[in-house]
Amino acid sequence: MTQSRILPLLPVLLVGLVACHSGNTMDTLVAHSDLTESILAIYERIFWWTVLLFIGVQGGLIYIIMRFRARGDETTLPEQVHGNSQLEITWTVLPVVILLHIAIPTVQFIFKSQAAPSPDALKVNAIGKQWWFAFEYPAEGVVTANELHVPLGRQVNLRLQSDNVIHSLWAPQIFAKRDMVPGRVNQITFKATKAGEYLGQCAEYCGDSHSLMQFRVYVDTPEDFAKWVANQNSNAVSEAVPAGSEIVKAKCGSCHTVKGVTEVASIGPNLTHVGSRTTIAAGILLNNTENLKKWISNPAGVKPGSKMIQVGLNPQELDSVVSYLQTLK
Ligand code: HEC
Ligand SMILES: [Cu+2]
Repeated sequence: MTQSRILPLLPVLLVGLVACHSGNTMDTLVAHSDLTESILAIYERIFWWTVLLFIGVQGGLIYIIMRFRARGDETTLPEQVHGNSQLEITWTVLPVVILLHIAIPTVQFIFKSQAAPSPDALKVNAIGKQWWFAFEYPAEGVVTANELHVPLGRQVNLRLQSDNVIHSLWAPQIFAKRDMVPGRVNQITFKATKAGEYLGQCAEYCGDSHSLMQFRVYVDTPEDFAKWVANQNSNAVSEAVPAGSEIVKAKCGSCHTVKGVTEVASIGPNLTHVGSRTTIAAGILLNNTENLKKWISNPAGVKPGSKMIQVGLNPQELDSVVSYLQTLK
C-alpha cells in the first residue's frame, strides 16, 4: 500500500533513486513498524502539499508572464493596482490551513511516540560503545551485540544509553533516529510489522570508526524469537576445542564475557554466542573463518582506532581460537 503510493514519486526523487535500490533495507521510503509508518505518512503529506504548491506557484507565474506581457508596440504601463484584500486573505488563510493539516498529525505523533510503553513491552537496553552496540534483555537474561532480535507484532521499548560519547541508533525502516547520550536514558518504542532483516547505523559522529558502526535488526516471528532467547540463555560452553577455550579465558576474558568460561567483562561484545551471529565487528564483516582471523589478528587494520588490542597469537593459536569461537552457537 505504502509502496504503491510512493512509486509515482520516484521519477521526481532522482537523487534518491541514485542512492537506493530495491532490497535496500535502509531505504527511508519503506516502513515496517508502527513508528516508521506514521513518520512516512507525515512525510508523504508534506511531500504532496509541496508538489501542489510547486504546481500552483509555477502555474501562476507562467499565467502572469503570458497574460501581462507587453504586446505589439505597447509603450504605456498597464494600470497600477495597490492592494487586493481578497488575494491577501487567500494567501494568508491558505498557508495556515496547509500548515495546520501538517502540524496536527505531527504533534499528535510526537505525543504518541513519547507515550509510556505498554506493561508487556519487550524491554531492551541498547548501549552505544566505540564502535559497536550492546543489546541487553534484562527480563530474558540475554546480552548480545550488534544484532537486535525483536518479535513481530509485540511492542519493543529500547532504552538508549552510552558510557562514552554520544551515538545515535537508527534503523530507518524500523525506528527513527534517537541519540544515546551519556548520563541519561532516552527511549524509543515501536512495534515491528514485517519479519525480516533490517540494517541500522550509528547516526551521530562518534570518532574514528563511526562509519563502521552498524547493526542489524532481526524481526522474528514470536516462535523464532522464543527459540532465539532460549538458545541465547543456554551456556554455549564447548568442550570441542579446549586449547582455544584456554586462550580465550587467558587472553580475551579481560574484555569479553563467555558465560561459564570467563568472568563478566563488557569492554568488548559478549562472545557467549558469537558463533550464532551472522556478522562481527558491528555489522561490517560476515562471520566466517577468514574474517574472524582477519579481525582477531589485526583489529585496528579493520577498524581504525579499534578499542580491541592486537593480542599476540601464533597461527596455530589463532586457528584454535577461531575454531573455538565458531562452536559458540
Ligand atoms: C582490550 C580489550 C579486548 C581484548 C583483550 C580482546 N578484545 Fe575482542 N573486542 C574488543 C572490543 C572493544 C571489540 C568491539 C570492536 C568493534 O566492533 O569496534 C571486540 C570485538 C571482538 C569480536 C567481534 C565480536 C562481535 O560480535 O562483533 C571478536 C570475535 C573478538 N573481539 C574476539 C577476541 C578474542 C578472540 C580475543 C582474545 C584473543 C579478544 N577479542 C581480545 C575488545 C577486546
Ligand atoms: Cu557511534
